[in-house]
Amino acid sequence: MSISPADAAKRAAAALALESVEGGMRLGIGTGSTAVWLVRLLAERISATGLDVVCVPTSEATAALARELGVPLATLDELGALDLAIDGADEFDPRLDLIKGGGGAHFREKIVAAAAARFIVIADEGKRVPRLGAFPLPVEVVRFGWPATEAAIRRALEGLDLGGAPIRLRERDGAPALTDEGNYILDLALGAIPDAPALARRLDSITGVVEHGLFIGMADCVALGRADGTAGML
Ligand code: ABF
Repeated sequence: MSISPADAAKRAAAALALESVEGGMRLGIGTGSTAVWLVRLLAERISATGLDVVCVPTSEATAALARELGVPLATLDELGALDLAIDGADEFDPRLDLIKGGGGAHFREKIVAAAAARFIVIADEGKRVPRLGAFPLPVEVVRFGWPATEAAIRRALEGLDLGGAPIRLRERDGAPALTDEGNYILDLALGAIPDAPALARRLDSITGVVEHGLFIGMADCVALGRADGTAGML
């Protein structure tokens, strides 16, 4: 079956990351179209070789796909810790800091990545940026009093020379989009983030913010897929 260059890159990234998967591992599996390739290839390997792994999905969507393809699942509550997490990203910079959450799953994704001894990002060249921020930064907030939380975020941005950045409440089918945890998402159109670690710390300190999509110092490496179907590890 022929696939598009974009899918060839995603599949190559997922395949390279899968080379780090060994029998007996407790594995975190991500969300998004690159992670779909990961789950498909993992299912193929399990069926072909009997690979013995147990996986914690980062979203209901990934859980449903994994179940359909016969990938063994467990909850993070049951496993407590993971050997490896593999997940996509919306952007990564030269330090391998990330923006995630375009798919709205970054809260569970961050918990899963933090619980893993090793975290491999699967991405294509389109995700590589010199500086984070062109992709709107998702911030998950609790529904209660969310406009007050938004105002607190605006004040924090002003203190970091990011004042005036448009903030949009994410919608789906004309209504506020809900995350798997039942929260809202604010997308911050920052353009460029001069100091991503500083912004992450400021957002971490705001009451009402559940989790933001900046993953600072969490990725161990990036499996980078290319449109010609090759991949390399950064
Ligand atoms: C998840 O899916 C995210 O955190 C990120 O938002 C998105 C990337 O999706 P894709 O692989 O479709 O670009 O990993």
